[in-house]
Amino acid sequence: MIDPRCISRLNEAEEKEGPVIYWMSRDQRVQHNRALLFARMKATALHQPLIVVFTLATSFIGATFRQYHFMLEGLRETENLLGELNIGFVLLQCSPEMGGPGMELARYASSAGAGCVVTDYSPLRISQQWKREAAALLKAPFYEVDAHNIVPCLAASGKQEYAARTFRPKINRLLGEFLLSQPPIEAMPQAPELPPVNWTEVIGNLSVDRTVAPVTWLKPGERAAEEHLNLFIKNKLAGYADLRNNPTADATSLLSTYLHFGQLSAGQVALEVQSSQAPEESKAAFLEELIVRRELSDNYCAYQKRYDAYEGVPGWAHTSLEKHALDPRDAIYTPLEFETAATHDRLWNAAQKELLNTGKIHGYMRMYWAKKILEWSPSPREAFETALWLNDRYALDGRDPNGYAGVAWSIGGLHDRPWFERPVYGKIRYMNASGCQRKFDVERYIARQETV
Ligand code: FAD
Ligand code: FO1
Repeated sequence: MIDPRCISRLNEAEEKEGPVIYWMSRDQRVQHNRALLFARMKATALHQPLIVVFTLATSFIGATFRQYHFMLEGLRETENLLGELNIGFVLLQCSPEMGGPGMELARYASSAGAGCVVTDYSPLRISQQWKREAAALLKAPFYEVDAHNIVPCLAASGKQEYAARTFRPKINRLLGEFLLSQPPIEAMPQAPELPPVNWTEVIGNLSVDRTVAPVTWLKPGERAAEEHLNLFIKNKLAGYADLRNNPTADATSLLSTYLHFGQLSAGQVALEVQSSQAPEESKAAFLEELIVRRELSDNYCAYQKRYDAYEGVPGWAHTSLEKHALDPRDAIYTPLEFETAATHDRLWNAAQKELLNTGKIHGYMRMYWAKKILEWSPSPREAFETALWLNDRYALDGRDPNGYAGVAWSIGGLHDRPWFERPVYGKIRYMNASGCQRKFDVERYIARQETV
């Protein structure tokens, strides 16, 4: 049922009697979740109960209350949906003093006498570190299942890809074998005896920065994600090819937060888009972003160790940016001036205000937003760090391979090619306000951010 190319063994322990644990992290959903499906199969084969465990880290790559609130409200629903299927849910509150999520998971697995542990795949360093810690301690077999990518990241390519054009054929060759509908998760015969999570206490105990408020325009959780997807397919997909780069057209899916937290399956999105009545051109344009662009980001983070650093950008870009690192800048802003949207550029300030107020920036403006940080920072390295810091602090969909690849594309030419050389940018693709003016009504976009 689960293609073995989606599964990696993280230790060599022998299977034994005991409950099956799914250590949920990246894919926070019940349906269309290969990792949960695999754990369910193990529980049936071993005639054991199934328990989902979520280890809540006290801090996560600069995440604030805005992101934790969205995630925890989604997990609250996940606990209910699992309960309806007689699948247990345990939330472990982890602190560095206690050794972190990997240690906590291993401790829980040992106390529960786990017979098998399954987790979901992520290329991010923090996630890999947690799993190394757990693998060193677990006495039960430990499996990792890629439930996030349609084509499993490690099967799509064995190396860092140069660009979408080199990656696309590898994805397309395998898509038919992996873009398949998945059977629903069946209920277990009986539920393990577990106390419900005290969500009020969990949310109250969070020691994260609460100055970045939760958003209200997007409802968290697996059910809201499905509704949102259905509305996008019904009302917006048809216009996607023509309107997706127009930030005043409200023409994109706004699914990235659901996909980031795994509250929605990319495979499910792709299947429903493919079977819709929308024009082929819009389906193709959307699937290119959802499948090729998104899974190319995992490829980058899986094979470029420095994915979240200026050093990780392609050599040609690094050389060119260094050559222009001392060029005079038209303007120079501190991270705080960027954060408070206090530049001379009304259009850039509007994009930053969109980020501050709504936790998102329209995809087209996001490129302009990052490139101007390159243009008005004292050095390309500082620009890279400022863009990532703001993106991961304020964006709902931040702390994601797409963000690392997005910043590296904008500032470091990742997955792009050299362009006509110019001051400060070197050979990095240039964008300016008049280019935006030609594409959409800039004044309308600026006005909208004032009213948010
Ligand atoms: P749609 O246009 O509806 O696309 C559907 C899905 O395809 C998206 O949800 C997303 O999962 C994927 N996708 C779309 N564009 C891209 C892209 N360029 N690269 C990779 N996947 C893509 N995306 C994030 O998920 N998190 C981030 O932190 C993030 N940071 C970015 C930073 C910069 C500087 C740039 C240039 C891009 C960044 N992106 C990020 C990629 C992209 O901007 C967003 O995924 C997209 O705007 C989300 O809006 P949407 O869901 O309406 O996208
Ligand atoms: N995953 C976890 O397993 N535990 C956490 O405490 C946790 C916090 C968190 C905060 C913000 C955010 O954007 C994601 C968070 N994640 C957490 C999930 C996260 O998406 C993935 O586990 C990693 O990104 C690995 O890809």
